[in-house]
Amino acid sequence: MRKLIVLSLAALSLAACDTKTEVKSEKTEGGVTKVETKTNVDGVKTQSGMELSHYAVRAALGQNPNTAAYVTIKNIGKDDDRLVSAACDCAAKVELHTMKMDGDKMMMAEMPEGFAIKAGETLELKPGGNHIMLMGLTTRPADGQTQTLTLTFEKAGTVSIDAPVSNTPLAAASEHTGH
Ligand SMILES: [Cu+2]
Repeated sequence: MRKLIVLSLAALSLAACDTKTEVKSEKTEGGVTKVETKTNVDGVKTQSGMELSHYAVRAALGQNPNTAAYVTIKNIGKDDDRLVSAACDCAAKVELHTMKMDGDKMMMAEMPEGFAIKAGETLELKPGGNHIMLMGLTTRPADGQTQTLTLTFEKAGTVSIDAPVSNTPLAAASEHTGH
């Protein structure tokens, strides 16, 4: 049913444009970065958007060749979307990781297809949970520095954030649990 409605809207706008147009806006204010993309492909319009907050990179510790990065991502678009990859100039390889039980041990595991983020939902990458793994560090992020991270979404596209580096990155304060 929903699909029918979308198609009929698309038919109305078909006359206006039958190729691909894309309007992208990106802005950062008070530690929150918003990226919004409006795409019109053959008259089918999508509006995607992400709001990124609480981003941080954990400072490289000792001789550890790896570290992690965190960000809270809210899908403010109208469509379900997916975080498909992340990148950093500081690392040879970047993976999206989750945590899962292996026997009685909590282990990291790669999410090769990334993380789905439904419209209106929030994905938290945070210490102790899902995270961005920075592997084979080529520069070692140090406390107090800023490190640029690039996130790529299936629909919202690519967005870069300047994440503060910290020895003690904090999890985003949850609205739902009181400690
Ligand atoms: Cu990891």
